[in-house]
Amino acid sequence: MERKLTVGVVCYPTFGGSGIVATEIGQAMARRGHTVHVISHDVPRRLDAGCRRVIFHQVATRGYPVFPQPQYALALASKLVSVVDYEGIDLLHVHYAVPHATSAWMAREVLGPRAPALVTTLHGTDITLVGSDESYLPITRHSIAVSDAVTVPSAFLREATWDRLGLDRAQTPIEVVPNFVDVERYAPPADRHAAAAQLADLWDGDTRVPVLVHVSNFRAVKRVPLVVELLRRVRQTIPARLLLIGDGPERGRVEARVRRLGLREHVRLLGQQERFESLLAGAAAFVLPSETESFGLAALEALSAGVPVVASQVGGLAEVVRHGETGFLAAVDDVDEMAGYLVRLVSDRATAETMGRAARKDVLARFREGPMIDRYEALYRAVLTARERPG
Ligand code: GMT
Repeated sequence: MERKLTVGVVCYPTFGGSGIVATEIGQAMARRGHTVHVISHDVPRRLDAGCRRVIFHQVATRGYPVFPQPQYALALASKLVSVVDYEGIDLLHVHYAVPHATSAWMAREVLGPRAPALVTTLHGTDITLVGSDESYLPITRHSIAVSDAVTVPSAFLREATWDRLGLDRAQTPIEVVPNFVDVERYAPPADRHAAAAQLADLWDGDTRVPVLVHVSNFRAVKRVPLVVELLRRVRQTIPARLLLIGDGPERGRVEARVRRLGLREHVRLLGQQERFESLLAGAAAFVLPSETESFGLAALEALSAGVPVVASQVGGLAEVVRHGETGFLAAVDDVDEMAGYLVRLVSDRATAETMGRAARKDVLARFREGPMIDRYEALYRAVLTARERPG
């Protein structure tokens, strides 16, 4: 039997795809008998407290009047050094390059021969917006280049990483491991009408009015105000409602847009929700008009629940949503095209249901957790074996 590993996972703890993916991988590794140490500034939202082989370590950041900001990257690097030394970590798996890959690189410099292996998983804006910005580019590029292995959730992000960071394709190979979904948790409802009734309860209980759903962290890149505009356009043709789940910097603008368009009675904002799958399952369509998206985990969760997705044709979304089969992809600036697809799904329930079934089938075939965890586990072992080889 192969020896069990001790793995350190570094991620952001808040709502957001990278933290979810990191936590799910860590917990799945623990279920396979590995010991997992999660290192972050707060407990990740999806961390299951009952998971005995997952141990959490909090990074505390001390401010000081001469610092322009608290020094999180340094505090994390120091924490990694102590955790590695105390717990005997074999391998660090860091999610989101900025600053996690850099803190891991610093920790390895300090640890020298005691340094663990390093796997970096890039998620999206750590490359497309932040990492490729001049203020972070040289250090991000270096931290990625010195990782023992690099993974991304889509072929799109692999290309973007090589191009925007100016990394050499041969010297920095990048493996595409798609994100995955808990297909039991995000499942089509036994009774879709009952699921629609649960959604309709947020209004007047009338299940005849279809509901569009959007879930995100309400950052500008998600274009949530546009989701509201899409509802307005759909309603010019057919009655519909909108459920918005999540919270973030754009929430004020979204509320203002809802009020300005006179849509308050047709839009519900639920804020951050720990569990929303039962509401998702009753949706007529899921809307994700992002400006950029390396993968689109929220779209995958909707597809898994058998809900067709209407999204912008950007980044890795075309690797998740099959246009015309499991949903529709529209040109990022073509609001009319997007609204047209939504009208089609809302008014033609038979097509929407056929697409929903195709979506579920596609998710079961391509995005189940088990095969992806197999790939991460094989990667961990390959990296550790390569390090043991002399020279
Ligand atoms: O890059 C971000 O915006 C942060 C990150 C997150 O923590 O939510 O989202 C990215 O990672 C997710 C998980 O891999 C992907 O599903 C999202 O598409 C990606 N976001 C963007 O590319 C905008």
